[in-house]
Amino acid sequence: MKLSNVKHLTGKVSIPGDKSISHRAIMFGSISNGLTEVSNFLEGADCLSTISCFQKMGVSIERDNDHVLIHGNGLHGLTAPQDILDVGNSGTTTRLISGILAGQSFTSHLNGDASIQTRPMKRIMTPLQMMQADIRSDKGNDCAPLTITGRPLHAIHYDSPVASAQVKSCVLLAGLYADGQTSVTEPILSRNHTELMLSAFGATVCSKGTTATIDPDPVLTGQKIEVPGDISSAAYFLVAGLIVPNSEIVIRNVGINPTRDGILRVALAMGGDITRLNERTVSGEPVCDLLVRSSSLHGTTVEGEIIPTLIDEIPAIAILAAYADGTTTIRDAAELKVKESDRIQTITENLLAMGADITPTDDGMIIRGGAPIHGATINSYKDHRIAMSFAVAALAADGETTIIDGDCVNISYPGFYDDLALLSR
Ligand code: SPQ
Repeated sequence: MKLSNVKHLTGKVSIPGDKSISHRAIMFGSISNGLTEVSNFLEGADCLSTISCFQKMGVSIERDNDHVLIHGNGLHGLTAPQDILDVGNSGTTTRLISGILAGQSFTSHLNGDASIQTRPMKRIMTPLQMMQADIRSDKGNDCAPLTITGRPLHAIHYDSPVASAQVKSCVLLAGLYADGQTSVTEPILSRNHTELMLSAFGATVCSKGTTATIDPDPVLTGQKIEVPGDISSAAYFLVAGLIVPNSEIVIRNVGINPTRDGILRVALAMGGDITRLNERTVSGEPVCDLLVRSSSLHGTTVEGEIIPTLIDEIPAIAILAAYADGTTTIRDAAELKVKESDRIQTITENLLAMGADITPTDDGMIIRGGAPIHGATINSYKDHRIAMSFAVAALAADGETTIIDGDCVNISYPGFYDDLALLSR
């Protein structure tokens, strides 16, 4: 993919459905009774992997573009897959489905691509094994491929060492099949879509501070779910609108759940001209449109409690920092090392290639903004968030940028380059 500097960005863009919420709609619809109807479903490769896994366990799922009908099998109605469950590139599919599989009456094998085979699974294996689940890493390296032999589970309270919605959701989902109340406490609250959506399906989920508790064996009933636009996808347009001179864009239908909206708070703190319009609630999630105008930005510090609310947006925030005056320090974000790529390393390597002044640290990075940014060859390492962040960086850079394996954007945003081109006409 090749991109160059543009004069301005104008117009309106509607971003596709939220990836985290789309995954959960398929999973919870599959283990509910009756019909679940999902609109604005994200047609990205990750969410299609989730559909295919549940189809292999006997769930009838019909998809017409972004409209999905799930004929749920009920909490105890999944059937043994005849084939490996292929999770593709999706950490969310792997970790959440493991919680469900741990409580079934059959054995399943899970595997995915080269990236997924390096992502840590110990973080879910430990609590699941505390619940007496039988989950093994086939190669003994605590990564996929995984073999899970379902069995009755024991309820636990889990003190998670990491603020991770995937760990929390995995334990809560296993808790549906446990012999009592299961709870998870995390160090900082992570995204809470599982708690919100499972409640809507009829589960009894209680959230107090950083602890979520679930009752076992509920009757889950199919729902109508409209998936809000993904703030993680909106982030690229937000950054583009702020850094490309003479720009004014509206990003429509953006989910602004407070456990996800950290990028808005950071961009405002950096001097970004951003206005929330038409604030409303869609399927229990807060949503708005964002009016974004080019801005003169300054550095900031991003650390502590805000990190889980913007962890996937740090590549985009790093681009903002490179175009801002002064220093931006990002810390407490060691989780970046275990995403689709080691994002501390891939952000650093690619920003250096574009002429930015960046120093990686153990848990983040320091970016001294203001260095002239020029086009370069960017290695996405097949990480969708790296590809999209640097595509946006290219729009305000001097000269041409080439993104290697740029088609990895299909993981979470298949129409990304087309939408970007529409705004730069
Ligand atoms: O699904 P995957 O590959 O883990 O996706 C990522 C992403 O950048 O899209 C992370 F690499 O998002 C995660 C996110 O980082 C999605 C997610 C969820 O839906 O629960 C939670 C976060 O991960 P974690 O490990 O903090 O729970």
